[in-house]
Amino acid sequence: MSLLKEKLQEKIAIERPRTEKLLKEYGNVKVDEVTIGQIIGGMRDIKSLVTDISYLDPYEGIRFRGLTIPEVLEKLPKVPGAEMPYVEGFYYFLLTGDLPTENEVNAIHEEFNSRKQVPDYVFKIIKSMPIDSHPMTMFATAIMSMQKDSIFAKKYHEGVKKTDYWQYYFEDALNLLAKLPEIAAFIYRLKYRNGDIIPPDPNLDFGGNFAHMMGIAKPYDDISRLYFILHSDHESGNVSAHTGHLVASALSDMYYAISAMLNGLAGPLHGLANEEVLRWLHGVYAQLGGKIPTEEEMKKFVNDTLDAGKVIPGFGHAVLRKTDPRYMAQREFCLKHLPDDPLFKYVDLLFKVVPDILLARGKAKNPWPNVDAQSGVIQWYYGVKEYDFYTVLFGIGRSLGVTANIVWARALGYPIERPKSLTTKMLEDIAFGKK
Ligand code: HAX
Repeated sequence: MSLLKEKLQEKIAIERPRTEKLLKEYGNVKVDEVTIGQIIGGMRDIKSLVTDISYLDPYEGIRFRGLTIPEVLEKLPKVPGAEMPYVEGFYYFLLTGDLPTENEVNAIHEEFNSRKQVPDYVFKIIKSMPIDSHPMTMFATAIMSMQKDSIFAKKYHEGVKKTDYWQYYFEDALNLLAKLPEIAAFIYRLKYRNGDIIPPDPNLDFGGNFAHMMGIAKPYDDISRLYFILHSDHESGNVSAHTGHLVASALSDMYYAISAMLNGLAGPLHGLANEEVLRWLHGVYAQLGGKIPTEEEMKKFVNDTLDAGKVIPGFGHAVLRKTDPRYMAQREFCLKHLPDDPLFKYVDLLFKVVPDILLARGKAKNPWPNVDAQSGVIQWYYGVKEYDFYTVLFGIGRSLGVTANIVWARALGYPIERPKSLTTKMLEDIAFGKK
């Protein structure tokens, strides 16, 4: 058994009795009450999911396994000569909750290396798609196409114990994650670099190898590591994480769950917002002929967008009520590496003007920037100018968190998800007191 699997098995043995005790002895304890506003309003804030992998405090932002983003970036083992930690070590941390040693990081690196060969048919399938297909469609399709290789699906049909399900989801998770950087880079080079594909380098780490296959020099390796880590997990209720969890709760395997997750991520109110931000910024840029706008000019663009009934992409959040620390981590990177970039200046100006405008209009509950407000600017600066690719990068990162959550969901035996619906008439009866 691999080192990571062994460690996970130890952790699962500790965690299972906690869940069992809660269910058996405290199953009827009330946690929350639900209002009609929440039922109609996208289930906002209803406490109805469990995860120990990350927690999103509305005012503090995300913590991964109890650590803030700056703590994660500081404490996890770093790639020699790099500013950012190994993605491999971060995945170990997400799965086990323990900071890995260098040895443990190396062990996962080897695991990924031994599983990363992408079957040739996957490339053929991507190539057979219309070249103007959205890269997210290509990415999700590539993942779906590998479903036939799911170890869980095979074992399930052979007949395995429920308590062992997690082991096969774990195998599928590693097999899938190991292949994502190459598939994503392949899509990028096929669509935007005339199919000039760069083969992987087994000596490089997850982030370094991705940068290498994208054909982009340093510090793009660190940007990739930072991206994958920042986008990995944001509790379980967001559309992508929840979709992955929901689909896997039917015992659909990891391939089905992760491709479904990507389809949820591809919506403009969620992961596609990073693409929308750049599209919007470039509209402003073009209208001003590349000049840095004054605050007044920028305010006018923001107000015009809102008056046209559109949202300001990259601002607002369903849970957060302050500036997203994922935004701040990327802003710090920009301040260090690209402080004079005109697009970064645009984004910084937006940070200055948008919150007051949204507050004054009184609709958005959170006027502050989210992760997507900053991420495209960095990609653009380092040469990834095709913004419809940005959500694919988000998707690689999100796969780390969602696969980890799905492995744990099976380990703790969470059942198939099935909330209850009511009719509008039933809600009216409750509202008008005719229960
Ligand atoms: N610009 C304009 N209006 C906004 C807004 C924004 N950035 N954010 C919220 N609002 C509006 C909503 O559209 C809503 O209007 P209606 O009542 O007319 O429907 C109102 O303010 C209340 O919304 P809310 O309760 O504050 O926000 P929601 O929880 O409903 O939605 C969203 C959260 C993130 C979808 C929303 O803030 C938004 O559309 N933001 C822009 C898109 C974006 O950046 N998405 C990425 C979010 C982070 C993420 O998931 N990344 O993957």
